[in-house]
Amino acid sequence: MHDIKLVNEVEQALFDALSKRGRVNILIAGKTGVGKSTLINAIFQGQLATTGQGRPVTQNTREITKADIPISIFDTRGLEAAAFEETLDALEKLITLRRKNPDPQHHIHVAWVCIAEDLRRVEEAESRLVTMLARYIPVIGVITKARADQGFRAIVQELLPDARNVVRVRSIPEELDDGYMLKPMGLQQLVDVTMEVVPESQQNAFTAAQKVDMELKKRRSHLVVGSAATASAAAGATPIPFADAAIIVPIQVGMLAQITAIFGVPLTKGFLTTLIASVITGSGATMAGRTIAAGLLKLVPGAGTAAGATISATTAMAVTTAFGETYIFTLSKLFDETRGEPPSDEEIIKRFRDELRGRQ
Ligand SMILES: Nc1nc2c(ncn2[C@@H]2O[C@H](COP(=O)(O)OP(=O)(O)O)[C@@H](O)[C@H]2O)c(=O)[nH]1
Ligand SMILES: [Mg+2]
Repeated sequence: MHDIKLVNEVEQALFDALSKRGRVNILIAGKTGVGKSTLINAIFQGQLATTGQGRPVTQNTREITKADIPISIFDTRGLEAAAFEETLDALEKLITLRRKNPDPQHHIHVAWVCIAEDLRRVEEAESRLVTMLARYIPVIGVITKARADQGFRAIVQELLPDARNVVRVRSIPEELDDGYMLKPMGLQQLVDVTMEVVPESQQNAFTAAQKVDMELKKRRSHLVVGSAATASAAAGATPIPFADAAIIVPIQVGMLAQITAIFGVPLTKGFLTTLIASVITGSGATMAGRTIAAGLLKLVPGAGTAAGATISATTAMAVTTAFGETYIFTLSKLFDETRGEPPSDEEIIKRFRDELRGRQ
């Protein structure tokens, strides 16, 4: 009765995870040369500003996207006097047009207005831009190429009262004359401050696209494990005959898909199927739910001996938690090694299998 085919579960889980994650759209504005592209490459996966596809959406704004990264960046220049009125006008039209879309995935969700620290001034163009943007979306002031504050941040905050926050960033290391190295800074803070103002339905997309805050990816993933564990416990509330243990499999497949999506690993049917199949028996995509459940139970010390009898709520929950937490642990280790860029499918599958084996 609960015999299910892994391929079908995977397809459903994939669809759910991707639609739940959605997309986030960020407007990044500032004069040419302030460091917008460098900042984008430092914060988001995939060297987006260099290798992403740019598409002009107004005279001075390009929409940058890249396959498998759930973000659109609206890169805006043209704050110089000659082009300014036109830029301001075109941006307001773009934002209001997007807002009319009933699907919030198409809205622009937040703006970063960048000002270089070494210029030491806020121009009228920047303050008028912030005022306009703040009528529609949260705006964060970003002081780029930070080196020595000398009170500038406080001045920016005062001159841009509509900005929700002002964050100083250094996107790349900088070597001073005497050989002293300044390390990148403020990137994680910019991510945290942005997370606070991004709508809830865009938070997983933002978490996935950024590469500087691993703890954020872990935190959001722990939430997924928590609710999958609860759902498994509910499924096992009346002890399930072992033969029907497959009832908890869709919960776990869904959980792995969601964690994959939150970490920003490209989510494909092939990857998810292989991930699940390989850690259990290696027997491939047509494996029945019962086989998968048996394989999962082996992963929890003691639970395997319950086979043949029933699975309790506690066991169902323990299996799900062990499975999910091991996956988070595996991904975060790999992402640390790759400095936030997604590891390869093969690497993830191999390491996940090793971690699970290590627990038996
Ligand atoms: N020292 C230092 N240079 C930076 C920083 N961010 C950008 N730059 C440099 O500033 C120049 C312009 O940067 P770019 O990102 O192209 O600016 P954009 O025109 O706003 O996209 C490049 O030479 C960057 O390497 C930073 O945080 N520190
Ligand atoms: Mg640029």
